[in-house]
Amino acid sequence: MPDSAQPVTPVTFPPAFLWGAATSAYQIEGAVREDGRTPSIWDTFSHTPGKTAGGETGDIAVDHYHRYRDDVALMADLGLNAYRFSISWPRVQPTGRGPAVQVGLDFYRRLVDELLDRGIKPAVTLYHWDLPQELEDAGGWPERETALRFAEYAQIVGEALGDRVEQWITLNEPWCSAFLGYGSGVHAPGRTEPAATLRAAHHLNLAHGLGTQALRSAMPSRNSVAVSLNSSVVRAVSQNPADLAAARKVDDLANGVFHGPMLHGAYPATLLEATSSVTDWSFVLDGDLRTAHQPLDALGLNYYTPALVSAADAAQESPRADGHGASAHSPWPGADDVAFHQTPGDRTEMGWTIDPSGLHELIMRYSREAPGLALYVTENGAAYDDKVDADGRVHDPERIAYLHSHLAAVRRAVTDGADVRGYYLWSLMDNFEWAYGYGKRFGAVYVDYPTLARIPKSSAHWYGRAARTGELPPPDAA
Ligand code: IFM
Repeated sequence: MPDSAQPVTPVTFPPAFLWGAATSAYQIEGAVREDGRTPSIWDTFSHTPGKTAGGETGDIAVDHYHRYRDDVALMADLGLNAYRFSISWPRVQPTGRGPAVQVGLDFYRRLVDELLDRGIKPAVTLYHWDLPQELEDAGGWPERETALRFAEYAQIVGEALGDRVEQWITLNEPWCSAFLGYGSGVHAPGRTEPAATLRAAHHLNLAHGLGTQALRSAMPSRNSVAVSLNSSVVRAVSQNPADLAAARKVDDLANGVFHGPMLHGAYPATLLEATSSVTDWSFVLDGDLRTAHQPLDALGLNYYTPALVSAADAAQESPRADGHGASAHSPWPGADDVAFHQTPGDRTEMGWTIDPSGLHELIMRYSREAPGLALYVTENGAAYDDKVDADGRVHDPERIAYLHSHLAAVRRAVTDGADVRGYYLWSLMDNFEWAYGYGKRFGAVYVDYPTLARIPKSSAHWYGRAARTGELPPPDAA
């Protein structure tokens, strides 16, 4: 029988595939002054006039701290089998050093127990951007000490929850912590210092390595340790060498700066060269790269949209069209000669172009670059201007189409041999979208902010059906 006549095995999602949703502490918990929690850099930043849309803060957020049982019940009712959330560092270790606050840890113990009781697998992210303010006051991520403090915090949380949580993620999107927090300043702590950006990136790499070691020493060896990177799919506008060089530079600054040390134990030589006018990298001490390069079990990929770049002199558009918020300061140190363009196509409410092919490309890239690591899509989703209809429901066909096309891209990557073991929709429910405040709704569950009532959108029902059946329902089947 010729090859083409072979029966085709229908490839679907693996049987143990995790169908999850993701959130982060500052975006949902609220209760910022309860039970000994102290301010994080996001409390300070959001309370600083002009830093967030409408001056909005995470003070109340969606009050998950008090409503977590209902939120877990909602996930269970939808049929999700996994939930990724982050721990608030200042809730557990208010000054960023020293002993833990037990009542803070107890909140997460109760949350995890509730999830396990409902058959939902927890995945814990240790750091999703809420650095204790005291550590920023001491210099923040540009200082080596912050990485040491992170290791201590990782040890505390690993000891407290390692018996019941198997999936661990050290850092979420360290690119945003370093490049938006210390480069463009659109994220907390709002600093705009190119050299500090690269120092921060290095200490986040070190923190990941030290944190991984601490988790391993604190937990049973069956547990899995990963990192979630918002690795960019960087495309050049043309094959012309200057545009390709621009794409290479952005790839180094977006991806190589983290996956170099974490996955290969070295910074790309091209990155060091491109940033030599910004820093001499003398903060990289002997042994740091070995520490950052810890054996991992899995890699988390967060994907929303690809980047399209050219050499600056070929630019048709402003070099600030990189989708990372408005700032007079570029988050890209050493890349003044690069221009960012809008990828053609439909966009979400964030202005981000919808391109599921980028997710397939990203997964296949890391299948090759990180062979042997299980892959998880730890974030993917879309913001839309959702409204409650007269019938009291929220119909969001655009989000269903987005999820359908991106999950189909994941399935195609599985067909192509990638070891993808789960997908976490961003986000379980509408929440505090950082500098954009509450205006951008990413949730599968609508939150009516005045009452904090939760209303599952049609996408939540659609996604729940996918989770329960392990198949993608047609997009119009909500
Ligand atoms: O809301 C964020 C999340 O905190 C990190 N990844 C991107 C999401 C959407 O912007």
